[in-house]
Amino acid sequence: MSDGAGERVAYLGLGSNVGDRWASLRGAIAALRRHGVSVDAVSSAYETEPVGEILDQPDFLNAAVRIGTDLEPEALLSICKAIEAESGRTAGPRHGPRTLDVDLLLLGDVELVTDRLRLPHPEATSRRFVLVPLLELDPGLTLPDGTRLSDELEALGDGERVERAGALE
Ligand code: PH2
Ligand code: MG
Ligand code: MG
Repeated sequence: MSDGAGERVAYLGLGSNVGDRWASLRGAIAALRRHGVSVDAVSSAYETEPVGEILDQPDFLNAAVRIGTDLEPEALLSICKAIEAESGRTAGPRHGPRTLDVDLLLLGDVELVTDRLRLPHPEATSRRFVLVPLLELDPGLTLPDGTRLSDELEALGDGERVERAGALE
């Protein structure tokens, strides 16, 4: 696209709590690269307690990746959804167990609300399992409105359990 916004830095959140969680997260990173997405940094994997509407489910393994892309938001979201489907994920309850979740968290300075997508992702400021891996990648990370994610994490306190589990690559 000649009149596109050019290359942006974006952040994706990865999660799994069914099956071989390590293989699912590593498979997601390989799949992003196969889809032509440049994965420039990968956080550690974190063992995290389930949060949201369904608490009686296995712990998650969560991570974040930084990518460079000239894809527009909807196109990047479609790749995330395709990778989830390729991993064998089937439809389940909102907030329920899943083999692989690939969430588009931040895409440059894009702010957007559509039926399919909200940017920045609402969980980017309210969940420790999102903030801790993001801040490992970029301790000074801010939202398009200037909000510092390190301030958001501090404000959340240390309620939700998020423990470093090891390196993904
Ligand atoms: N994802 C959810 C619901 N709850 N909890 C943790 N710890 N990690 C997740 O990735 C997660 C969750 C729905 O996307
Ligand atoms: Mg999610
Ligand atoms: Mg999701």
